[in-house]
Amino acid sequence: DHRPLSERAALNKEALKQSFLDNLFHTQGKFPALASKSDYYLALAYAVRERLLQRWISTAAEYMQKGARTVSYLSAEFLMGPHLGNNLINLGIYDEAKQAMTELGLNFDELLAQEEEPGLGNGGLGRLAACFIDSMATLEIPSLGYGIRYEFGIFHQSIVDGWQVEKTDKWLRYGNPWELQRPEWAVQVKLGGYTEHRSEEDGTLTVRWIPSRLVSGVPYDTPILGYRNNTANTLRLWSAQAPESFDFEVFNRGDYYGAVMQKMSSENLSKVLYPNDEHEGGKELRLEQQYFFVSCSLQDMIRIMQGQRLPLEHFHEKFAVQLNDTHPAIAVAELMRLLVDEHKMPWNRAWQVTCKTFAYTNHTLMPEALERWPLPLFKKVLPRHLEIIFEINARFLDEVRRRYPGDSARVARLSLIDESGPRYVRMAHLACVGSHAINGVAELHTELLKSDVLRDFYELWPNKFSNKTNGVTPRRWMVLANPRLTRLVSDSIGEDWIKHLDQLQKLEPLAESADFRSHWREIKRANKRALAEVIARRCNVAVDPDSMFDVQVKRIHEYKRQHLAALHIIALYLQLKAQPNLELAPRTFIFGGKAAPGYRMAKLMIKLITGIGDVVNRDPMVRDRLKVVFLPNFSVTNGQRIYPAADLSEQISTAGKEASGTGNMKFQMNGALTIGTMDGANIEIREVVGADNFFLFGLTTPQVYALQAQGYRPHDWYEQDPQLREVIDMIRDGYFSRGDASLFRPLVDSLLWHDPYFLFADFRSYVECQQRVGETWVDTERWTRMSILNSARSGKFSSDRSIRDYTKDIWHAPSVPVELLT
Ligand code: 26M
Repeated sequence: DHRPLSERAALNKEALKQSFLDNLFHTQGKFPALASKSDYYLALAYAVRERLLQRWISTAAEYMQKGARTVSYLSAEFLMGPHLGNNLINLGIYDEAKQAMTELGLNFDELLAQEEEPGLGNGGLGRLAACFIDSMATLEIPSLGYGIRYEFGIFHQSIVDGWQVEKTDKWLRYGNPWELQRPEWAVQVKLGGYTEHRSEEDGTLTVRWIPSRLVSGVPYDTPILGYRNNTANTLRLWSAQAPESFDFEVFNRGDYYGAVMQKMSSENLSKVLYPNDEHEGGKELRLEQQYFFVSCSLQDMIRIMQGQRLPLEHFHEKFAVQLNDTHPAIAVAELMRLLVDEHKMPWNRAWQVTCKTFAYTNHTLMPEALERWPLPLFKKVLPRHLEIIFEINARFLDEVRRRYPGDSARVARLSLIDESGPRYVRMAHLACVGSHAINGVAELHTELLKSDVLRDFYELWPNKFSNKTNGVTPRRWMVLANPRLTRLVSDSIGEDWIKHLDQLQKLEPLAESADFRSHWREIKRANKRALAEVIARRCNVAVDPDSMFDVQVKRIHEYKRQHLAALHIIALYLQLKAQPNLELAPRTFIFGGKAAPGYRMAKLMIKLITGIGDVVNRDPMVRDRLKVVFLPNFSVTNGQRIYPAADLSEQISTAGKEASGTGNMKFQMNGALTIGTMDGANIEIREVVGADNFFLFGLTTPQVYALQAQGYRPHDWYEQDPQLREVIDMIRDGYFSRGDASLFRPLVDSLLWHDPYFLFADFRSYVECQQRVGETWVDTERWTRMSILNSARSGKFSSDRSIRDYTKDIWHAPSVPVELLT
């Protein structure tokens, strides 16, 4: 094809049609009579890809020529969601593409639905990484997302007999049109073995790491478009392959099958995403995954520097490396190893470079979620890194002893090695010591880090700490997910809000216009009808779009308290049973979320919710005033249908447990009101929308701590609240388990005797707050006003704002606008 770029990749409808048909024929090898929906999707995807390659190449050229400072975002997870719709929006050709497909007699929405979403993440942390690379591209900040190209992403969840059943996610089955393999940039990663220390003839000390295994890491690049600019940054995901060069025969002389087995096992490294959103100890393969992608990424950055003839002493000037939680924290030791062992940099120089390079984001306050690796396991996988960590620790603890003479308790608390029992490497400590900046993800979270989890580090280095409240990208979560609302907003205040979300403020006066409110309601109503159709298909339950859609979607966790919402539903149900003619505005309770496959209590919570649905949805006495559905397989794709259709957003975690939450922000943007605790970013949401426009309940964090300290006895709360007693007894006696009084026993007993997340203490306050929600809902005009104000005041929660904060305080990476090559 010898046409110039501008012609071949033209952004008009006719050119799109032409390249769609070309791709159907030349790439898919099909003609229309034989083509499947998936062929059509792929043909369109390739047509779009041709249109973004020009931006991608231009961006790379611009960055190279400018020698631009680059942000490397290291994350074990990127929960991207489908690319096609998003790329069309960012290129500004969504409507053209839709029109083109329609004119070819195809159903555009059906084509979009063909894409298998890359679900390479568990939940909030992985989705945050996806929102952040979107915002970096939109803000024209040179950046690379580095992660793992898992062959199997987060499992598909189906619900069978009310229980979660997991199926593998073969997302690559039909190929992935959005990635480009870059075998020429493959790198080698060592694992296992032992080290040798030698004094050379010139008097220097050298360390050799003799590994027992080698794995090769092959990068796959996906372009990440900015919104209507010329920037296309890169998401670079590493895939593990058996290396050609490692001479297996030497090790397995005559053992052909043994050699093949070893090859296969090295490819296991990037096989599957661990489906837990918490650290589970002892998982060797998980540590190998972390080291694998970190080593690949740092070697890649070194290659880039060498390509630009930059000396490694300037590493921290070329790259700002952000650690998304401790999953990539081994990077601190790996960069030291690369600089000192492989590039012969003196230790002190290398340590300065390292500390100036890294910054660490913490995402959890839960002590059990902090990553620690048993020392023997760590030594087995990374013998050289353990030595380096010991050396870092020795120097660090010397500094601590100088600062706090005689305070050996503090030294033990700060140490990179937990020696209180069996020894562990503490990854959060490694991250803190090796970074110049440490941040939490919401104001409360950061305060609790400083006063609690990382208190000793805060006392040592207060200036390293800052808050960076999370945000979400309005491109995916409003423009793509909610086209109806986008149209109304843009017709009212112009399109600037898409890049400058603060401008949604201009909607505030419109909350007083009856006409605007009525438009606003029509849109919500249309979104609810669309979701009702999905619910009918997936759950086989008819729900009324005129009922209040009360939604809780997020990972299933005891601290997120989906079971508190369940207790409230049962309380309502009992009320209806007691007063059959009670005036109750109809409500549809919608739940969604995955449970970690090994988390038994979370799976039981799902079973409880579906059990309640089975009873309530069928009971004629309820007369459709209550419906309870569990929408299976909550994902980015499903989220895009759910957030725009929600009236009420449930953010009910125990105060002090949810680092930030980001679903709360997606709901708010799309006009849902929040019922929530003083936890995570809920506090900041309430601050911007005003107390009158937020349904607050529950204990505050200090109150939770006080109750904990005085000795919390949930059974007393149960005995003192007749309604709570009735609700719990009903579950215990098998009312929601077809008479089986043993099924929910573990859940009921845990609540009665432990209740570590204070459901019983918050129950009364929650039920009363829900009562206020109900009273507000029936005043339709008031509710709509509140809904508009929630959306109008959501500007703070754009990930563009988060990224501006990071770059202002931590990265100092200037924007580099891109000029298109033609
Ligand atoms: C760790 C070790 C082994 C296997 C898996 C993990 C692991 C994976 C994901 C641990 C934690 C993971 O995610 C935690 C997470 O999603 N945290 C959430 O981060 C969001 C973004 O900052 C916050 O909004 C949420 O409050 C926080 O729970």
